[in-house]
Amino acid sequence: MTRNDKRIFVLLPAYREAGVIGGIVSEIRQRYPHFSIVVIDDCSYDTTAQEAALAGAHVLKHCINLGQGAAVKTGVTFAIQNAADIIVHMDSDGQHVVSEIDLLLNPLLSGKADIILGSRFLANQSNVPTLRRLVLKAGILFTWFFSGLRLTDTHNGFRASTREAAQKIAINENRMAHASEILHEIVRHNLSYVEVPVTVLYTKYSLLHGQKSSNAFHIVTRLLWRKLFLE
Ligand SMILES: Nc1nc2c(ncn2[C@@H]2O[C@H](COP(=O)(O)OP(=O)(O)OP(=O)(O)O)[C@@H](O)[C@H]2O)c(=O)[nH]1
Ligand SMILES: [Mg+2]
Repeated sequence: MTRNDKRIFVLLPAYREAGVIGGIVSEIRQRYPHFSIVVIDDCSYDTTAQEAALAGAHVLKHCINLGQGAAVKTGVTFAIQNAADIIVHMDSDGQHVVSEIDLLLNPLLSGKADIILGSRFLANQSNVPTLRRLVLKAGILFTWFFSGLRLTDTHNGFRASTREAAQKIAINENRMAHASEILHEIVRHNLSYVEVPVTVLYTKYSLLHGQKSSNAFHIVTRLLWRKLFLE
């Protein structure tokens, strides 16, 4: 089965990514003309939605800011409703490399696993700042301890799954904890997974704009809460 036989959706959850999102959408369109590109604008107060639409993406809009997890959920629902075979999740801040979508798609298309997870620590080209590296490594241990998954990168928004896997994975965490929730769902549904090396670029823009390392505390609190009271 080749990628031309498949309906492939790329989801880009975005919050205040004007100036960046248009270039990402254009590059995806250029490299992968038959993919459906969906930008989920989470009530940005800049021109994210307009830029994304102008570049040729389908734009879904939240009328209040709910968070990246909620945006991914909206995008997945849309993709499934529109008969997607494969769903790719990607950040909208330029930290992921468009051409590396192939690294996720190839193992998925050859049936290696239900979900392919990008890992910035399986390759050497990511310039991860020291504090972020420490926080991410702590996340790896946390995931191993709580879900039994031994991964090399647990909070990377670059992943791809089959439609069937996406239908099983419930996302109820509206904000950044959804990345851990997805891993938890992989275990719960006994889905097969493979990690592949991908690049995550840390630029001046991403460092000023992205989440703070201290957000890890919020993620851990959310996950403990779920573990103790919701499961
Ligand atoms: N829809 C939506 N997307 C968001 C929100 N916050 C961040 N994002 C998007 O989620 C992606 C990742 O967000 P970042 O804040 O950069 O998080 P990160 O890449 O995990 O963290 P860094 O390593 O600091 O860059 C980007 O595409 C953002 O535009 C939000 O509230 N809603
Ligand atoms: Mg980022």
